[in-house]
Amino acid sequence: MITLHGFAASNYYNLVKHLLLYKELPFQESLTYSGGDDWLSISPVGKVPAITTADGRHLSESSVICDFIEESYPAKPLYPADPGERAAIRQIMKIAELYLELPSRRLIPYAFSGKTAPKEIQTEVSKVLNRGVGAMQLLCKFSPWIAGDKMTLADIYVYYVNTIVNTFSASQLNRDILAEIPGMKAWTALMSESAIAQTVEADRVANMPNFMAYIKAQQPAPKA
Ligand SMILES: N[C@@H](CCC(=O)N[C@@H](CS)C(=O)NCC(=O)O)C(=O)O
Repeated sequence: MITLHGFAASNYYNLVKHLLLYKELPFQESLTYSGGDDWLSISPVGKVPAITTADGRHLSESSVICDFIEESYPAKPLYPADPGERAAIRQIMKIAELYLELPSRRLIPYAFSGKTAPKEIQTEVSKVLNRGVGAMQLLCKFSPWIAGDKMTLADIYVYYVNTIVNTFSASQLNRDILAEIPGMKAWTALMSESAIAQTVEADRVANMPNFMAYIKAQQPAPKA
């Protein structure tokens, strides 16, 4: 059986979990907030999520894990068979990761410590987000799925990327990024309707108090 390592407050963890549930694969969850040498033998850069495959191999990096699951368990396919069409799906996922998710993540430490990011960081992040928004405007079809009439891995991937983009660009940049991409809000609502998305969300909400306590414990004690 596959083991999914990590925690439910993580959007990266949740996109892999959504995929496992979609594929109807048996898996167990192993709660970890990362840390320690043992963890590095499972996830070499110490990040969440990681999986241990049914035959005992450890894998990290959410997009790599998704590809592994898709290739190992081809029932209910989420990539087109044609290599060019498959690459177009991966292109959407990669752009969402690099130009929407990662810049938005630069805002998280400010949000978690109750501060607003300095103006120069806001400007830098906004510039990268503008490129991501422009690309998504060009690439996303929302008819009704992100890349056309079939649901693909890009739907699952971008849906969970957007949870970070949405939260932190609103609170730190006063931007509603999803509204800047015509069709994305309606598609988000469509994605949220699925029973799987609702299960994943319920688990996320349940994990939040424990996760916030973990974050608080990581922060340095205030100076006396
Ligand atoms: N590129 C990684 C990013 C994963 C990531 O940043 N995970 C966060 C949790 S949402 C994490 O492990 N943070 C802890 C750390 O950076 O040490 C992926 O796609 O899996």
